[in-house]
Amino acid sequence: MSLAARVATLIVAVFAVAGGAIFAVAHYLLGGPPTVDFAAGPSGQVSVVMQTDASSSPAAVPDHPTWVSYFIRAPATGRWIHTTLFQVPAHTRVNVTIFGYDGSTPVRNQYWGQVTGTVGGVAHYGGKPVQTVNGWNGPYLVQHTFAIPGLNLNVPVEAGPATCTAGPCTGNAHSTTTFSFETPAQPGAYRWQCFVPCGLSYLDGNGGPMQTIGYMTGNMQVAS
Ligand SMILES: [Cu+2]
Repeated sequence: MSLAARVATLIVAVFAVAGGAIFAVAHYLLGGPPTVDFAAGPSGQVSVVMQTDASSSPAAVPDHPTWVSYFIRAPATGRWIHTTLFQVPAHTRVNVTIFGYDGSTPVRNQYWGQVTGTVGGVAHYGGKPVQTVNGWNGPYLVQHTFAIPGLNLNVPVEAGPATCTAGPCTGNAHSTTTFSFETPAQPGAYRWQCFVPCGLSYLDGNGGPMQTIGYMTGNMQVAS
């Protein structure tokens, strides 16, 4: 092989390795789900709308598993974003609406059937107030929880009819869970998650989507 050919081969090899490294960093380390930014409206309050789905459509999660998942609606475009990362202002009332498309999965511990940390200590299922939900016997069935342990916030989410399983769903029948809470004065990342072990086919249901950002766990970033 001539010197020129060797040099050319070396250059190509160096670029191939560098390109692979850049791809790995960008795709696996920096390529996480986006953060949906919620600014306070004229009322000084924030409205966050999410949905839960038994699975995610392949189109919604290209190159990722089609696990059970939350989606968050972008306030500016109305598009459903496959993420569990959102940002809200500090010391602000957040009004949350969760459309429940998934069917029933009871809480394993009735502790997670209690509504805590919300304004008035209450959540609403289709407009009806609930405070402690017995997900085993009804009258309401639950599917997931929305909990921010750092704020002692927990809301069991009412089960839906499961007529649409591959999210994000639009226009299908669903449950509607609403509640409000105050964001803290202290800025920072507040972890939130579901406490119903809904990771089907994982050990005790706690793997997979339960521990993956973008599915059943995420962060609420509180901006200053
Ligand atoms: Cu869940």
